[in-house]
Amino acid sequence: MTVLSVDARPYPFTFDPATTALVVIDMQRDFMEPGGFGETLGNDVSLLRSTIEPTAATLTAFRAAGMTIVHTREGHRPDLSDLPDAKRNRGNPTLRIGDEGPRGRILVVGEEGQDIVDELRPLPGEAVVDKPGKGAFYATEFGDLLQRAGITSLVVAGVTTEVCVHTTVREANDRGYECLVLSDCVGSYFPEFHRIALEMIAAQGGIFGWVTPSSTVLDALAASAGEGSPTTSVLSQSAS
Ligand code: C5J
Repeated sequence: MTVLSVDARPYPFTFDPATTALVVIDMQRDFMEPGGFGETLGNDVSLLRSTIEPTAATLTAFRAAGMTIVHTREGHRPDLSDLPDAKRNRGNPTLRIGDEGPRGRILVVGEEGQDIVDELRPLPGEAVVDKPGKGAFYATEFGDLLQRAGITSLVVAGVTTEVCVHTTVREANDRGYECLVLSDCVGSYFPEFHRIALEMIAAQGGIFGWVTPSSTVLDALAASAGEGSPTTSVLSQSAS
């Protein structure tokens, strides 16, 4: 068994690549590009763009290591039967969930806007979980899928840090998963919320999990591949 250890907050995170999945949360046009749900709520969607490059590099490294990858997309059935009124009516968007927007119906499964941005497109064989809520476990096959794959640790990327990333990490904690959040691969429309949300994860001895930049994980995976030893333990530094 190859166990890797990376520097992280609040202390090094140890994981076995065979039982660790990369979870890429809601990197969808509806949140990250003009004309989607994020923008209809009044947000500057360009603030999320910085997550794309490090997440693409992380996907490449996990694919090269043969590790499990799961993508999620927030979205609702075309008949909106899984959309509670409380969610549809919340806030004051210019377009509501289900309305026709420039990239198809807002946050409806199968529409162009609801799909993942081109730069992070899933490869054939990678799981894509559509979720009607903020958390990936709620009303989805996500938990069953992880269990079937023998996954016990999650490395987390995606948007937004304080909403769907946080909710999923909290749900995962309650189910016994160890979660490492990649600080440069998660993003928010509110930089201050992003910063505090990451602090909340690592506070109190890692109450919800660990936080580290993607470079520590990429370095550890690269070193492990280079050494090729069945019992390698690599500590990659520079958590922030
Ligand atoms: C939001 C998400 N912010 N993926 N969704 O509504 O964080």
